[in-house]
Amino acid sequence: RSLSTTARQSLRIGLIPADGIGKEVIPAARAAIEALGSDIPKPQFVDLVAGWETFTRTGVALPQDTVDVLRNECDCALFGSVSSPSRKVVGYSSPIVALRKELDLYANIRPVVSVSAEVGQKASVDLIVVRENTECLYVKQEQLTDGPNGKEARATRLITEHASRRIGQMAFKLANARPRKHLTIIHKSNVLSVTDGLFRETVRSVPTLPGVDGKYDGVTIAEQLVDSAVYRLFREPEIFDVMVAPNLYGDIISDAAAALVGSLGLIPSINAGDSFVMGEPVHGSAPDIEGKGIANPLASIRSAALMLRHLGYTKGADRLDTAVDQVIREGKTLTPDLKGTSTTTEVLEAVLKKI
Ligand code: GGG
Repeated sequence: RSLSTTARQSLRIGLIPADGIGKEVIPAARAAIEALGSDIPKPQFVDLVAGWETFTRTGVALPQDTVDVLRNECDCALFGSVSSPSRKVVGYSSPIVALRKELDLYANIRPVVSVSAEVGQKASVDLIVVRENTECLYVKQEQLTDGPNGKEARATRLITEHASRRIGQMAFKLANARPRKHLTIIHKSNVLSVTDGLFRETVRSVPTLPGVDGKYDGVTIAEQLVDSAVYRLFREPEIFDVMVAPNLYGDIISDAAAALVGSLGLIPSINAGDSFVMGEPVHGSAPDIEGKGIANPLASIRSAALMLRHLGYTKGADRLDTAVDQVIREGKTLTPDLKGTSTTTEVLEAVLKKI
């Protein structure tokens, strides 16, 4: 399926709230999309299930029907959050990791941007983490064996040229479209010289690929070991523009970067492939606040904006982002993660008024 947007009469959006506060924030994103009216093709929402709760009910965390409907009947999707257990459960496998693989959503794009005090003022943090989404330790090949001194656990970490090249291409494309055009490759090649070495070299080689023809000549390339990248992120976030990383480093760095802008509850993402895109707040299912009605809906609304922007609906995306920025800037209607006292519904209503 093509991502071309011009001829669409309607936009079929799969909604997979999954677990915990996903069930509270995805409906808020839906309401924000509905408020856009004719700025986007008429949205048609398709409710789908996946997650830990689905597993406990049905024995399957990612029903085949969910994958089939997304693949065959939807133009895009929004995923909430999942409560995967941190112990091995026979028959269970993370549905979000599986979905990214099933739909070949190889790029997880996570912008982390602070909202400036005044409109037009430069944001103090303005970066994008581009996380490889299909391999690294997330291939989840783990083994537990008995060794001479007790149990031994092993995990396979897979880095391929193919996956590193396409995430590199995505990162260069994004960097080239930004004013600073600066790309930092995150790795740990001083220790993992084979796996991270392949990632680094493959990303570095993108400008020399056939067909690039000097397109990325304006992009400056830097490298940073992942540990020092986190240190520098906290000390001088302004040095970063686009950061490209293997799966696990990208996951950790984007959560760390979220701390710089006030809350994980503000950070959106898309899982993007060549023919499908799925928005997803970076935060998890937050069992500590589940059901209390105080989850921050802004990351999900921003994820909807990012998804629409990726599909080419710039006007609709801008309206969502501007409304969210206004609500944050005013500071009157914020959830507790941002030191406010408002509920999810109150924040949504404030955003809807701005839209
Ligand atoms: N929206 C992000 C999210 O749900 N994070 C939780 C998560 O990814 N948990 C690990 C997993 O289930 O794979």
